This record gives sequence, structure tokens and C-alpha cells, in this order.
Amino acid sequence: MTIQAIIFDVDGTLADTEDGHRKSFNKAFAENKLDWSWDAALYNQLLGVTGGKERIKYFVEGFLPGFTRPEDIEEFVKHLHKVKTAHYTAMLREGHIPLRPGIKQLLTDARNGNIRLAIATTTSPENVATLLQQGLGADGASWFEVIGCGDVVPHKKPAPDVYFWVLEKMGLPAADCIALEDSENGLRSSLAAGIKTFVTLNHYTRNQNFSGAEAVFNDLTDLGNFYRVTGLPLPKQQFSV
Ligand code: XBP
Ligand code: MG
Repeated sequence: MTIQAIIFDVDGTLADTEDGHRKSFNKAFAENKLDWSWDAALYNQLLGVTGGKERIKYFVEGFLPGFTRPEDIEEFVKHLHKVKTAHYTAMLREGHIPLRPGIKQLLTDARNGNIRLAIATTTSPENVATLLQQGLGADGASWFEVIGCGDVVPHKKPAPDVYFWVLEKMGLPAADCIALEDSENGLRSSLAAGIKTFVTLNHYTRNQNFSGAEAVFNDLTDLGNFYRVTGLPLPKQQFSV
């Protein structure tokens, strides 16, 4: 099989974003006079639920026995998540969350090698747009033919919906693509869509179960090795990243 396209996850894969998300959630809680604070250990637990709105709801329902839920919980969560997203995109614009090592080179090589690029993520559209602009420049989003993100599908990862949505928009069969993910939820999503998946680890996902992945890498600092293992028809020489 010749790989026609690479489908990228965003959070934890294109960039190590989750601590930025975590701090932005905490800023939104403080701004709304809620004495909630998600430390790294609790956030690691909450990351089991994908989607920021879903994660807040999961926290309210499962971790706050004494909390009186507002009448309109949906509105309450939506508002908190909107405030959080504003803080997060501000963090991105201030340059606090760079792309992971090797990512820009991989994207550049893929474009030069006529490998099509897409994104399949659970995060919100404004987060993707800002991350790509910051990391790749003003035209960053245009490097990707299709961007599947946020609420574009009803069921978020680990459901395969977002990957099916991307494949359909690309007009490609799963067999002609590979996916790059960082988490067990992401891997389960891409595998359920029938896509060969490679994983790069980060400090939140390091101990998760990646059975079914084609290969697991710490990171993409050795792109030559990544190209050899994935079979991507791209330059094999070592890069300084
Ligand atoms: C990771 C997620 C997202 C982020 C927070 O997405 O589950 O929910 O944690 O972003 P992926 P939002 O790994 O699929 O890129 O608050 O915008 O959801
Ligand atoms: Mg991820």
C-alpha cells in the first residue's frame, strides 16, 4: 500500500497542549468564582473523557457531590468552555505552546512528497486554527486538505466518527492512509475507522494501552527512523529538528 495521506491528531500529537488546556480550564473556573482547580493528577483522570465541554460535565457529575447544579447545565458548561477557549487561544497566540519536535519538518516533507494532510481532533476549531497559525504561519490551516474537529461529529473519540468524517471528505479509503495519535482514546478511534496508526507519547499518555498501534515513538526527533518504520515515501536522511 502506498500511503496517500497522513491524518493527524492535534492535542498531544502536533503539540504538547494539555497543560495549556488544563491551566485555561482553571482560569475559566476562577473567573466564574468557582473554587475548582484541576491539578495534573486529576486532569490526567479527566482526560479519559474527550472534549472540553464533556470533560467539565463529567467533573460536575462525578467529582462534586455537594455542588448545586445550575438550572441550565448545558448553558453553564457552554459558557465555562467558551471562557476557557479564549484563555487557551490567548496562550497559543503568546507563543507558549510550540509544535512538537519534528512535526513541522514532517509536514513540510509530506507536502513536498505529495502526501495529502488532514486533521482529526476532538478539540475546538478555534484552537486548531490558532495552533496552526502560530506553528506554521498565517496560511498554516491551508496545509491541511480537511480538518475534522470539535462538534463536527456527534460522538467524539474513542468513537471513530471524526476519522470516518475525514476519510469521506478526503475521498480516500482507510487503507490508503495512516494516522498519528498520542492517546488510547485517539488510537481506539482511528483503529475503529480501520486506519493504521502510529503513536507518539507524551507525559499524560505514556502509561496508556497502545495495543494495535503499528509502532510507538517517544517523539519525532528522528524523522529518518519514522520514515523507515512507517514506509512513508519521504527523504530518509537524518534531520536536525
Ligand atoms: C484532545 C481533547 C480535547 C482537549 C481540550 O483532543 O480531548 O478535548 O483536551 O480541547 P485530541 P477542547 O487529542 O483529539 O486533539 O476544550 O477544545 O475540547
Ligand atoms: Mg490527542
